[in-house]
Order: sequence, then C-alpha cells, then structure tokens
Amino acid sequence: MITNSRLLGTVSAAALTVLAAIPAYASGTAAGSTITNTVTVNYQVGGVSQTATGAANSFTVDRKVNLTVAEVGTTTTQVSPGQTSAVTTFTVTNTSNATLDFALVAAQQSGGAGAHSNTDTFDVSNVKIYVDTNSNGSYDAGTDTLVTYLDELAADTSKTVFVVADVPLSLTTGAVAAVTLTATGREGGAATSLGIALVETTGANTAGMDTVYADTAGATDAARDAAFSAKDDYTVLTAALTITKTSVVISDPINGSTNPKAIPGATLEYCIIVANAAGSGTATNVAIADTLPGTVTYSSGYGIFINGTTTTGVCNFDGSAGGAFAAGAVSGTLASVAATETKTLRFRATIN
Ligand SMILES: [Ca+2]
Ligand SMILES: [Ca+2]
Ligand SMILES: [Ca+2]
Ligand SMILES: [Ca+2]
Repeated sequence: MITNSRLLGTVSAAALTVLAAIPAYASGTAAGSTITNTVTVNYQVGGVSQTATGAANSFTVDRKVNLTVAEVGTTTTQVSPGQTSAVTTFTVTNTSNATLDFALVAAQQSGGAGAHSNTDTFDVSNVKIYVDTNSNGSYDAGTDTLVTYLDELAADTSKTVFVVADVPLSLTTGAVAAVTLTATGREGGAATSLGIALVETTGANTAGMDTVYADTAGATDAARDAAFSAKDDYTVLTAALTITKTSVVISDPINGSTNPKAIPGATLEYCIIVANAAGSGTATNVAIADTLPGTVTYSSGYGIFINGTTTTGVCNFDGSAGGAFAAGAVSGTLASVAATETKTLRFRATIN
C-alpha cells in the first residue's frame, strides 16, 4: 500500500507538469488538431536488448460548438422619451474549441415579460448593433463599429456588443421596451466576411473533424442549436409636469389693497405653478412663455420672480428676480423641477 501511494503521488506530479506546459483552454483542445499517441515496446532476446518496436495512433479532435450571450449588468437601461442612441450592453463569448464567426440579431418583442420583472409595452426604433472596437466597455459613437456579425472570434474569447436604439417621444414613466440579442455560430470562413452556416454531424464519428453542438438554451433559443440569446430592456423615466396658472387682485384705484376688485386700473398678480409628480425624472430647462392679452399691461416696475414656492397650492410672494418681458410676452426658465418639487414664476399687470 505504501509503495502504491508513493507511485500515485509520482504520477500526479508528472501529470501536473504536463498540464502546466499546455495552454489551459477552457474550451479544451483545439478542433481539427491531431492527437498522436505512440507506444514503444522494448524487449530482450537471450538477455540482450533488441531494437525497440511500437505503434502510433492518431485521430482528429472534433469541433464542439458552444457560446454564451449575457447582459452586462443586472438592471434595465433607464431612458428618456425622445432619447437617441440608448444603449444596452451584452457580452458574446465563444466557448467552442474553434474560431468561429457569430451572426448577430437584435429582436424586439410585443408584450410579454421583459428582462427585469417588467412587461414590454413599446418598441424602440432605429435598432443597431455595435461591437466595442476600442474595448473600453462603453459605447463610443464614431469609434465602435456597426456590425451584423462578430468575425473570427477565437476560442475562449469574448466581445462586448452594444444594442443601440432610439426611444420615441410621448412615453410615460415605467414604459418598457425589451430587446433580445441572439448570436449564432457560423463557419469562420475568410476574415472580414461572414462564414456559411454550421452543420452538425448527425451520423457516426468520421475520421475528419466532426461538429457537435454543445450550447444550452438562452432567452429565446433552444439547446444545441449553435445559438444563444439574452434579453435586456429599456425603461422610460420622464417628468410628469402639472401646470397651474392663478391670478389674484393686489389692489385697485378705489379700494387700495383692502378687498381689491378687478376693475380697470387694478393690479393683478399672475402666478404660474410648475409641479413634478413623485417618482418622475427631473425636468430641466423648463421654459415658461406667457403672452399677455391686450386688456392688461405688464407692470415693469414690479418685475418677474422665478423659483418661488407655494403653500397649499397658493403662490407665496417669493422667488428671485429673473425672466424677461419682450414683445408682449413674459418669459422665464426654471433650471430644474425634480420629482415632488413645485416652483413658480410670478409677475404683475394692470387691467386696462
Ligand atoms: Ca416592444
Ligand atoms: Ca467602446
Ligand atoms: Ca469570417
Ligand atoms: Ca442554444
């Protein structure tokens, strides 16, 4: 027993040495390579060593086709209505033991489950696929390359692929567009061209390089079809603004500021209230334009106040000077109105 243990230990150490000398491909020995194993037999005749004899065996390693496509990250891609070139990111990995081309298709769906416990409710437009040419993991317009396939992807290597699309206007918060990226293995063929479709060897093992599909089922593909797919989605986050316009009589020529009435010569204060709903995205560059009717005259001495507040829906006499009056119109811009925020623009006019 002790002798056997020592022997096993010696064999294991030798095996490790051999393994370390061979490049460690997760996908295994390269397809098409020849494995030759030669046996040598030494013998003696009459106690004298003779010339050794032996035999060799060779066979061709067959091709195991396998691949994965995976969403990069674990969350949906947040987009704004009207956003162009919105990006979802995937990784395509060749886990075959051969260099292959991979045809790429980005498909939309109509309804049904999205990728992140949500439901598809709209389609994006202008869907395109780019490969991460500069390998920085980010989509760079003008640098990353528009593709329909990955060319000559070596065994055990992967590429980052971007699905880039435009988001329509007039969508509400929570709208979802799911996209599925499918990669299908193809013969490598020549560089810079897409190889022909793979054909799995259906009959008995041949002396040449046979092909075996080893892939599993992805989001929309089947097991052992030389394809794999993964899903991601776009989810809309937009502002939900409510605009309210109020007026209050500040004074009139008869009553002054005590119970003033809206008679000619009275001064009115107009207030425009901009409110953004909870759970919304921040609205920016909120530009307000208010053309006054000819029956009132803008009070230039009072000015315009922006970014004011309200109390129970009534405008407070606050805010900071801003905005402008030109060509009969009051205008002003609120830099941003975040979710649950309310901001105002105030100005005064007299009744003609
Ligand atoms: Ca859709
Ligand atoms: Ca890039
Ligand atoms: Ca090719
Ligand atoms: Ca598959």
